[in-house]
Amino acid sequence: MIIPTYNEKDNLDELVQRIFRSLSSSGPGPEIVIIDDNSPDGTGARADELAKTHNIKVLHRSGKLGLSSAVMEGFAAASGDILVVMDADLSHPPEKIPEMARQIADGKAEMVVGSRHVPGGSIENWPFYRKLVSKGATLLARPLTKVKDPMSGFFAIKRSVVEGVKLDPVGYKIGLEILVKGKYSNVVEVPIHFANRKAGQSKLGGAVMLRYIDHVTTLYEHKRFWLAKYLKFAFIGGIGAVINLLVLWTSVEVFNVYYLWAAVLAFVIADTNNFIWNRLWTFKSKGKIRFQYPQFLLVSADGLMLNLIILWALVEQILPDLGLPQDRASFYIVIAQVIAIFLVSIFNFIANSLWTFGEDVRRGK
Ligand SMILES: Nc1nc2c(ncn2[C@@H]2O[C@H](COP(=O)(O)OP(=O)(O)OP(=O)(O)O)[C@@H](O)[C@H]2O)c(=O)[nH]1
Ligand SMILES: [Mg+2]
Repeated sequence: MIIPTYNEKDNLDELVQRIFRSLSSSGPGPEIVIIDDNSPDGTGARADELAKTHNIKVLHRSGKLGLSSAVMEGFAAASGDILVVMDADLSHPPEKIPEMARQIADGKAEMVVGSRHVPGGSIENWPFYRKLVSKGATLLARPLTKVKDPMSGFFAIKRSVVEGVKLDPVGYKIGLEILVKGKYSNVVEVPIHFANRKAGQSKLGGAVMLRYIDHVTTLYEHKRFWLAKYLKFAFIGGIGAVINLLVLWTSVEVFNVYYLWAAVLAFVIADTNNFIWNRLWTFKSKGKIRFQYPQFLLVSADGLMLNLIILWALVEQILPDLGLPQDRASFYIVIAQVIAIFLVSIFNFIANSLWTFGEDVRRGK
């Protein structure tokens, strides 16, 4: 058990009791590693006291050096093969530890997350603001992992998951860091009820939020899959454009179709092609086609609207202001359309990533 503490003196006794009680019947019993950052309230001394009668190691650090680095030092100091990280403030139910550890012991997973966002999980009445922040933060992490509650501070791992892995202690969310960088093939979520902290004060603040954004963007770069996926998406889009022109030309020239109907037909055929290849290749999706196909068409139709708006804005407003020669009207339009297509492709890519093929993105593949 890895437990970072900063000013948690009033929670420590109950926490330790509940941990030992929940694990008393299973195996050799737990080892607790408490990493205290010289808490002014005397948490460290209380931990030393408890260590006299329980299997507890206490690491004293010189000052508040941060949550993630505390957890990492805890990993290094722990002697077990299954490592469980939890907060000291009794938000996380110690009674769930056996269930989480068992998943690992039975080989069902190498990482287990105590989750508030799977069926059976819940959160004790949070104020609207905190819910909003948590929701936003979870959304930001969505492209990185399939896990529904990647923000959870309550998780268990097999030691091999982090062995030899270079973890970066920038963030507050060491669980997310491990989900992205750790070596595992299976992760499962066990539902938990998240209680409000029993005693003491939260260490969350504005700076934590900014550091989180920094952390998440670093993890995006670490994954680098956005760029790779976007390039696939753009490549397929390019082929789609050629198909569009071919269908348009053939319909009008060979079959005498009214050109606007031909354009609609060209759009649908080209976009169907794009859908098929993006589903198979870019997003490797196994989702339901009857939902995804109309979603994809709808995103493309919105993209077309956006294209017209951006094109208009560039031709009428933005490019003339840059002082380009006015007499080359068609040159203007082509330049503007190149920019518009680029922006629309990003819009389409993001909308399809998060919405049409959202499930797959969450799976992190
Ligand atoms: N060693 C160490 N522990 C920390 C540090 N910051 C937070 N902690 C501990 O990490 C755990 C999570 O911190 P909390 O303040 O509970 O953060 P939270 O759960 O997001 O917010 P609240 O539950 O509302 O307080 C608690 O056990 C804290 O005592 C730190 O800098 N060093
Ligand atoms: Mg807490």
